[in-house]
Amino acid sequence: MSEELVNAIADMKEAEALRLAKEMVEGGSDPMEILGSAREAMGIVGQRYEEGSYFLPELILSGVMLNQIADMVKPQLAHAAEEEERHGKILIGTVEGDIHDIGKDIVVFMLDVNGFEVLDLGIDVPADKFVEAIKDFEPQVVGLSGFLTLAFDSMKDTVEAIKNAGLRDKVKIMIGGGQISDEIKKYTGADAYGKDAMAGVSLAKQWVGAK
Ligand code: B12
Repeated sequence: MSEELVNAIADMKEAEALRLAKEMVEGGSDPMEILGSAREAMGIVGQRYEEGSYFLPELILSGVMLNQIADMVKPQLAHAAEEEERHGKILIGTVEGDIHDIGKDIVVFMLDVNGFEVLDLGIDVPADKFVEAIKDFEPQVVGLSGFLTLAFDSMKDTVEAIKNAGLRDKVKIMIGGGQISDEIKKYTGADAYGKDAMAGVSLAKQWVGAK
């Protein structure tokens, strides 16, 4: 981890954070390590927001910084995926009532570079939209993302709606996002919880039988 980069993001020094990230990319640093530093910084921002020393503008700026840094490292990660045969289909979205998509977008990107065909429904996605998309797109795996506590119920409702539509045995469901845990997995009725994008990739590979 680059402590300098973690601190620059956490302290809202946008120009410095982008300069450091650019230097790291150009210097050949591991893209996953750069993303790891950005992620660590988001944790600090969240803590400061909780303690009341940061407010919404800081949350927004941290999101903007993370997106810009993710865009810088994506080309490094993308090489691996070119020319590869697709393993299977994955439907993903941030559940109803929740608009956090930075973490989801990283998951989408990692699934894509690891050879999956991904349909991303975006943010604030109602349960019936997931159901319709399962019928049309016919994925083997559904990924539900959410960062708010209220997302737990939206995830539960979505799993329920998939079940009621008679589609539950056609898909494996994984969930993830800031506050998601194994407990929440049990509560929602999903098949698995993935703590980060790579965990999502491993689950998907396991379920579609890809190496
Ligand atoms: C950035 C941010 C925002 C940005 C979001 C920008 C965007 N485009 O996403 C903005 C400013 C819009 C925002 C708004 C709000 N936010 Co906010 N936000 C955050 C913050 C700081 C970072 C979240 C983030 O992007 N992290 C970075 C990513 C990379 O995180 P990650 O967890 O490492 O991601 C990995 C895993 O989660 C996993 N993953 C994610 N999805 C999935 C899916 C699957 C299938 C799998 C397998 C894995 C997986 O893979 C990811 C990549 O490795 C968090 C604090 C925190 N520490 O989480 C608060 C936080 C989530 N927000 C919070 C709040 C309260 C809000 C608001 C309600 C504030 C307000 N008063 O309006 C609104 C909510 C609006 C809404 N309806 O959704 C609270 C939630 C509290 C709660 N208990 O519900 C938090 C925890 C802050 C806090 N500590 O209080 N927020």
